[in-house]
Amino acid sequence: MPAHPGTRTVVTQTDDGEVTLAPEVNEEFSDATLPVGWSTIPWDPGGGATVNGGSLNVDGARTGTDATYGPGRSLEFVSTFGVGMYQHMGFGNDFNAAPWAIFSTKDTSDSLFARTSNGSSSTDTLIPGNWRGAPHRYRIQWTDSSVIFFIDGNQMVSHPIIFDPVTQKMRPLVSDFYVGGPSLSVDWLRMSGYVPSGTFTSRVFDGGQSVTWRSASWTADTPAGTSITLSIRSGDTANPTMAHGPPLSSFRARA
Ligand SMILES: [Ca+2]
Repeated sequence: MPAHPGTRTVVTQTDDGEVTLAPEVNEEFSDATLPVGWSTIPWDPGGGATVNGGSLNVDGARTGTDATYGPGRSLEFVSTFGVGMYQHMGFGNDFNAAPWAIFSTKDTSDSLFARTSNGSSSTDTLIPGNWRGAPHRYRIQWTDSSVIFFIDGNQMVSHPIIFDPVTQKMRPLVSDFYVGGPSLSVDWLRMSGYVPSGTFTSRVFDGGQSVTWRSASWTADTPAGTSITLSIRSGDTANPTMAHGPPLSSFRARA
């Protein structure tokens, strides 16, 4: 069977390669250039963004998607905030003015804040702890009436706030204000929504001899309302097309 990664699924690198439904935005920054559909605007001459080693590094610029989105989105990313002031990452328009819903160093060298603003209502909440200079997994959940901030799977802050869904659309945006010195780096970034369904077909594994396959097991995360079904194909051929037995959904899933 030829390499066939499937339809409407992607392989992510959260741990070491996982199959997941395709999200609206999915960037591993594994190429040497900025992803298609992303743009960088320097804050000052010399500022910019580079992609190398699987990371996006923004210095003296802001980088984000060209497309903007309304509420009902969850933005998740692994980033390293440097010791520099005025590093922001999350939802924003251009960071010149509201709206925004971001993790931000604000005007400090050692602290991290959860910040939201719709122009008329602004809230900055200090997040206790030392988050700078090391990668952490951040998530910003933007609903119709609130923005909820998570770090490493733990809810840290919740701000009740309403953004105008028409005039205050936002984009995933990464910003480091000062040219030179610390930059803001991003390992990967994903934003919901996810396609409702997808398939993935693995490459053929050659047993090398006649084998009676007896069991299959897998590791899966299935959030509420979702499910996963596995099927197997086998045969004395490099191109097995015959599916054997029922789908393995009830077989053994370790979630
Ligand atoms: Ca900088």
